[in-house]
Amino acid sequence: MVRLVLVLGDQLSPGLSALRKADKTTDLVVMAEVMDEATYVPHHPKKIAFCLMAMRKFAHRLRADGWQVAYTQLDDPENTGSISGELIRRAAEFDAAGVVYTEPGEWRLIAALGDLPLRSHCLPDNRFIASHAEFDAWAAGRKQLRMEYFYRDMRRKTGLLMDGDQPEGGKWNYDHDNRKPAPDQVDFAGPLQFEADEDVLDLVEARFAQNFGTLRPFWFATDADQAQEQLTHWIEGGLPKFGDFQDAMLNAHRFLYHALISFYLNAGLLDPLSVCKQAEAAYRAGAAPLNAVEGFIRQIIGWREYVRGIYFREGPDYVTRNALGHNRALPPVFWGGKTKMNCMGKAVRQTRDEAYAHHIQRLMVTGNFALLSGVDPTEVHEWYLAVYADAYEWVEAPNVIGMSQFADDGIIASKPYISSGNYIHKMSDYCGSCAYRVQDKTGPDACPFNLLYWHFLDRHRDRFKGNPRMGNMYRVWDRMDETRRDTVLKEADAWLDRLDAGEGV
Ligand code: FAD
Ligand code: DLZ
Ligand code: SF4
Repeated sequence: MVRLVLVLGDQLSPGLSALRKADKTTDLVVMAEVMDEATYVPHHPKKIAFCLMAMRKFAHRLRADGWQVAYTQLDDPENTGSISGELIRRAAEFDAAGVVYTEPGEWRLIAALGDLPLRSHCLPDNRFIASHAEFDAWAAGRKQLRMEYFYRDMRRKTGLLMDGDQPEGGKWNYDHDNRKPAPDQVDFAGPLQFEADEDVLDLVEARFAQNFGTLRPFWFATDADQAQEQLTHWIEGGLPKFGDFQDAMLNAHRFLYHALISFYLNAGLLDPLSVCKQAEAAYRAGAAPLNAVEGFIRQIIGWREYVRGIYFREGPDYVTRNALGHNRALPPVFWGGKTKMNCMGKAVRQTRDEAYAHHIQRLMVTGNFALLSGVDPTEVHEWYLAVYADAYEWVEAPNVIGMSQFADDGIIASKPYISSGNYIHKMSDYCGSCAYRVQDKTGPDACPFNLLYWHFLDRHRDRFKGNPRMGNMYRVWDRMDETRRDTVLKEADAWLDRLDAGEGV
């Protein structure tokens, strides 16, 4: 009897556990473009187009490899609209004995597949370096789950950048040499631009025109060969300076030295271990310095694996956590509403155009702004999940709920990632062309980050005053003249009132 093998839109890897388990001579691969997946948040049109183009090409590749594939397109009249519905429909159509699938990356879909009225077999996702059991064993009994220690175990496990049992160069982490302020010039051209499937663009344009985000020009890679081309292009041109300027932001350069491979890694078009080995080979060949290569490998075998471990360990309610009791509605600036803040305007416009912003834009501009102004973290989470083409809950939620919004009460971050305008000024050229003045701490032109930073610390004093990493901040605040403190708080409140009133502040 035929057995169904489900392949989801972010499981486009020939070595996927469900495919490994299956027999191409008897089993039937099921792939389905469905409205449930396209609408559970209002995804950026580029994200939907990327997913559909990559799914169609992957189905084509599977057929060429000898698989039988039952593929449902979004506008097929029989389309039931959900992954479960499509599995049930295909099971009846082919009189299937059951379904085998690889664990999805979101609790929502794990629950839906768990409820299927079919004999089902769920396999672990074999595209990660640490299994759930390994992560849980690492986490068990630890007071603090600091990424750095987990990362060292991943270095030992993979052998990446190891010199026997010691880290290459004698140190585990070379961040001290990274994170320089914005350079005057960027000598890397940015990501390769690939040809799009016009049928998919037309479909997405017709069905999702109201979603936030620009569909054209569409330039993403949509198969494994193209994704590898992008990786090779970046290793040669971007990796050598990746570490130095990892945290920099420039008006005129959206991508700087970033790899732009998260879409491809998360959809399964690139394999994380292979990516890291290629970066390591560049270091061993003398083509990229250790600080850049170590920093890059840490993001992938460290942060990426670590946030996945947290997502699955913390369970489905993680996305509703709100440790700081924040309840402001997400301001319109996040959906392209008017703003006088150049940094916010730039980060949001880039997000609208590219479905991409780099880490520091996500963390220290949009994330910092949402946290300082007290936006409801669930709304922040849903925004990030919708607007970035690399966003699936397993990776997005820990970064947003945990790292960026401190809504998990410090599981991921030992202190909130907050800063005044100073940090943005140091790392970018945004402030020079802003209507606000980063030097002004109060007054009509004061940078809102300067006001909101103290407002945040003041309103959360009880929670953070005992945090040893924040003592200095409170000492500076407490040393400030009382009238000045009063002015800062009043101006911050007035600014937030204008934000709530819908003014383009
Ligand atoms: P590079 O800067 O070139 O880094 C290389 C790779 O390292 C990335 O491709 C990515 O796979 C990995 N990586 C780096 N940092 C992280 C991290 N913190 N967590 C997981 N992987 C990481 N990343 C996503 O893949 N999906 C998300 O939905 C997502 N949401 C984020 C939300 C917030 C608030 C923050 C602060 C970060 C988020 N990140 C997310 C992490 C990071 O911003 C992106 O992985 C990165 O910007 C992708 O661009 P790149 O490929 O050019 O990465
Ligand atoms: C993101 C996405 C979109 C937009 N569309 C589909 C789809 O039509 N079919 C599909 O199988 N997957 C899609 N995906 C990816 C899924 O949402 C993803 O597999 C789950 O969220 C689990 O990570
Ligand atoms: Fe952003 Fe403030 Fe700088 Fe303007 S002055 S770009 S609001 S940090």
